Amino acid sequence: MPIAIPAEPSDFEFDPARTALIVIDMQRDFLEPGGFGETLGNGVSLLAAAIGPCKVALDAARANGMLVIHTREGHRPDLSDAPPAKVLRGAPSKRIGDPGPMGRILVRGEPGHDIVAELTPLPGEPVIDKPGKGAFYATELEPMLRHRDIEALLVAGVTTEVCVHTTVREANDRGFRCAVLGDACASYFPEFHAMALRMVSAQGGIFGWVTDTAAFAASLQ
Ligand code: C5J
Repeated sequence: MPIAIPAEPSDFEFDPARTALIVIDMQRDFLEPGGFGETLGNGVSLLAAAIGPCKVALDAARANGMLVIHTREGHRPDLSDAPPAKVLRGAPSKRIGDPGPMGRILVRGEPGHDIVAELTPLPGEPVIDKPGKGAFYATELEPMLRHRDIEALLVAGVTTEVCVHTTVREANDRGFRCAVLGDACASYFPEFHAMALRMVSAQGGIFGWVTDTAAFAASLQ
């Protein structure tokens, strides 16, 4: 019997056994001063708003035995998987791979690459290391979902208009239904956050549904 969550543009129906919660890039590099996000000129404090709702979503998913997957954006220490077009883009205060207060910027294994302490993955929860913005590009995410017969995703994390959106678009093209937990996402630009959520549910749900963590958690009670 599917569960229904109130959502835009219509209720989102899901079977917890065939749905995964995916938490995108809740890393120190994006949320804390001195990381990748700040080197790009962003004020990082706005992203903290997503931590509490992500925790609520994680608690609800874990309590109901749902698959939970975390992602991290970052690169190999030799930067062999980092496109020069990404490394050389713009005029950041530090580039990918440069040393910073949390270790080398956006490099795997460095303190800044870690998921924030409040949302540390539990043992057994897959963590996908991704070199791009989308969680499907150059990762094992798709087979991981197919092997478990997952057909729907609840998506949270940062930033709404970049890695969350890219992942939702990739998932759509692969046939997964996506519901974005709006309050568990955040952006350095509040107007981009709001518009990105509208872009998901517009046109009858062109990329999926938008709901929130309270509605998700209540649906599982
Ligand atoms: C960005 C992300 N914004 N996780 N990454 O570069 O959204």
